[in-house]
Amino acid sequence: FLSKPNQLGVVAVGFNGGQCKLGVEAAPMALIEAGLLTQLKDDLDYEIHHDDTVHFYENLIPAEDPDHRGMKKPRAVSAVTERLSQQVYEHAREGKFVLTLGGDHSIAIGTVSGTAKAIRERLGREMAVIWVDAHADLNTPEMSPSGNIHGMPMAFLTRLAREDRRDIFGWLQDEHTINLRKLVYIGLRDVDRGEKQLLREHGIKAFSMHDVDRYGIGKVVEMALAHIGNDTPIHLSFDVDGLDPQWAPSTGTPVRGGLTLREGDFICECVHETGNLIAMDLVEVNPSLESLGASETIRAGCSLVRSALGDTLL
Ligand code: HAR
Ligand code: MN
Ligand code: MN
Ligand code: MN
Repeated sequence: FLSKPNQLGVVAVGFNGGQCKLGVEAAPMALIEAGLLTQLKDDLDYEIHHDDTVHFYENLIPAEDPDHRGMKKPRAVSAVTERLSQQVYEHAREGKFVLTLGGDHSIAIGTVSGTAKAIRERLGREMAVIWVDAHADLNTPEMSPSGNIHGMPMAFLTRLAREDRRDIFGWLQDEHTINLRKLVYIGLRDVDRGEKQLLREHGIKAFSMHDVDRYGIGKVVEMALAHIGNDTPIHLSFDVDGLDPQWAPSTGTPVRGGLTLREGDFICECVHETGNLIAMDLVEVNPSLESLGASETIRAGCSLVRSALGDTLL
């Protein structure tokens, strides 16, 4: 599905407004300083298209941004993700792979909407999303226990949540959205009550850590890919808190009992092997939290991205 398979569009998104902890905005620079893009270029032979900028979108953040339907900083998240959606779309419509380095997971409203639109236009198809995360990020504003929009992106992207105000996600059009049948979760272990109800009600494919324990990661990935089908473009949105805090302690909402780094890399390797992967997000790395584990978390993040982009063990 990539017309330029060795061309890599990179967007560095230093945005933290989808949650309340500072530090996640520093992740793109930390990942790049750790050598991630150099590795992709030198070791994996990608031609990198990057504006050499970490985008903080300062000019898009309004001074006044009162809560709306319980959402915190709704105008800021909406404006940033609308702009990001356009950036990602511009890479994806040319047939490049799009790598987005976050930032908190609210930025997926921008990344997934951008690739979904480009894939509809270029190929006339609906893409699938593999969401690796401890959390389902499927809360509607009314269901959300926190009001943090990083817990809601999948609700807006699937239209389980809608909002007509243009300045608060009203810019999302049908072309930006994801079919609930084309969404697959892996790694879930902290899912809110309302989210569980939505998963059941809509029959959304979800593999929890219980499933990983029961079947093993090999079978889980096989089932996830079988659900998507072997002729569907895939966007991989990887929240680093899908990994166990042992491997990724520096993240805003760590949850014990997660994936090992090897299991995370394995997911990425298998998705790469399909040949259908068109984009990846790496989000929720927060180098300022758990400072002893920051470099470990950054290294884990680099490893996941390399795996998704075709690094092989042999
Ligand atoms: N479900 C909770 C909420 O909506 C916590 C989710 C936020 N944590 C994340 N998202 N990192 O994956 O607030
Ligand atoms: Mn998430
Ligand atoms: Mn999470
Ligand atoms: Mn919880």
